[in-house]
Amino acid sequence: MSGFPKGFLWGGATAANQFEGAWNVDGKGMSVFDISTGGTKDTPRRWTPVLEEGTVYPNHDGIDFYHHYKEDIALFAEMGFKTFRMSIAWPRIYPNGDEDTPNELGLQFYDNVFDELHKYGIEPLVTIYHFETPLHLLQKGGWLNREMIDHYEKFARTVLDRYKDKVKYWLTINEINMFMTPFGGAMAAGIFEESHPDHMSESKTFTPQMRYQCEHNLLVASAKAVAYCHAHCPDAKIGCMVAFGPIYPLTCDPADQMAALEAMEQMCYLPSDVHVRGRYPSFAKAYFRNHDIHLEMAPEDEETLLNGKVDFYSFSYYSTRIATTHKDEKPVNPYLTANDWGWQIDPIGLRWALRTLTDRYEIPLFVVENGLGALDTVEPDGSIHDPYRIDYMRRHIVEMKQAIAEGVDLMGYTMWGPIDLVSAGTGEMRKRYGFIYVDKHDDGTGTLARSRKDSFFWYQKVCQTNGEDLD
Ligand code: BGP
Repeated sequence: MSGFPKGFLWGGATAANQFEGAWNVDGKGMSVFDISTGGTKDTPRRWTPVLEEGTVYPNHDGIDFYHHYKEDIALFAEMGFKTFRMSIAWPRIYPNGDEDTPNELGLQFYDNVFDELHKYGIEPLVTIYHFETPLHLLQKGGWLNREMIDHYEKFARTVLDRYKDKVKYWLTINEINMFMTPFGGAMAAGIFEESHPDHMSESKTFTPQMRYQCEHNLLVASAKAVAYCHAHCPDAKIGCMVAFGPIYPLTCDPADQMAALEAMEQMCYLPSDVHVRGRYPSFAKAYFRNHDIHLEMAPEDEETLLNGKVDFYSFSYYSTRIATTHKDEKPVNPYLTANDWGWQIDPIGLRWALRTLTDRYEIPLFVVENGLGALDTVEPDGSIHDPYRIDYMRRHIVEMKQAIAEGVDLMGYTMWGPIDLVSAGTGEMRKRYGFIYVDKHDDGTGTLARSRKDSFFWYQKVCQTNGEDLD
């Protein structure tokens, strides 16, 4: 089997709101995640528009990367990272989102981080917007309000201009399709009623009309960032970011094949097709017609989408799901095991995703999130043995390697959460992904000390041998 190509970008992925902390430092404004309390898989988080005295808001501290970035980047370098995925906190640059001039202290912070990464030869991979909608803009309607496109465009232009000599790889909007889910209603439109991140369930308050309108505005905003990047950052490449969780039919009943296809169309292909082909696919237009969905579009939107086609397709991959018309059957895949949060583990599904996306788009792919959320135990001597994490990643990397041998053009792999951070879905710390353990807990306590788990040394070998040594 041929191996990973020379220059393959091994690394890890993070998001500003989940690990920077310093939520109100150096002029930063509030994002939607600053009003999230911590939850667990069984106890939903709460969103409290007015902050409560004595309540823990986990994203306020994160793991304080803001003040530990030098130490953390040194650890990434020790593992042999070629790239590091991070996002820019929108309200650090525009505290309310609608100011005319950016916050210089916020811009300076990311200059420092990029300089530190380059010191070790690590290429930054930057998500312009990773869920951290400025709270002020959310209070004005969020993505239901078309003005949001202009605010995002201004923010994107500011960071593209500022960092064009320091950043070669950009992503426009993290998991753009997650904004259509009940969980996404919070960051898309400030609709906080739905607390569990059940991606497939329907929301009563965040209606299909609202979901597709938000998604349309997000797609137009993304296309504007792509076009600006192409015109002003000639050395850069810019991609989309979609949560690509394949949906299998439960049975070979043809009706189940259709159910799976339709679920894939709505959740995955609709935004992906617009990003890559620059236009809505015919199934989407028909769906809007047949479901009485009327999108508010400006006359120039079609051209904007056409001018905003991405250079590469990036996606997150954790799990696969099931669709079925057999209402009496449990939509669970009997061939797979799951993590403690019920996310089914499916390494072959990653190859399926890579092959399917290659067939459909024939552009370079980038796996920018993949990993295992797990409960880790610190031994009395301080060591952390996490063979389950190594096993998860090894099996996924083997499938990527196989996919490359089968013709997939893969640019890189940034596993999710190389250092423990706050969970996006539940707001908890105990769901850990990292190779680096951080002493920080759900009750807000912890020394913030960093330590290497067993998987740290394993991934070091992977990076250093370009994916050859997976033992
Ligand atoms: C994706 C997000 C990330 C990340 C990851 C893991 O949806 O892009 O921000 O958190 O999932 O999810 P969780 O944190 O809920 O375990």
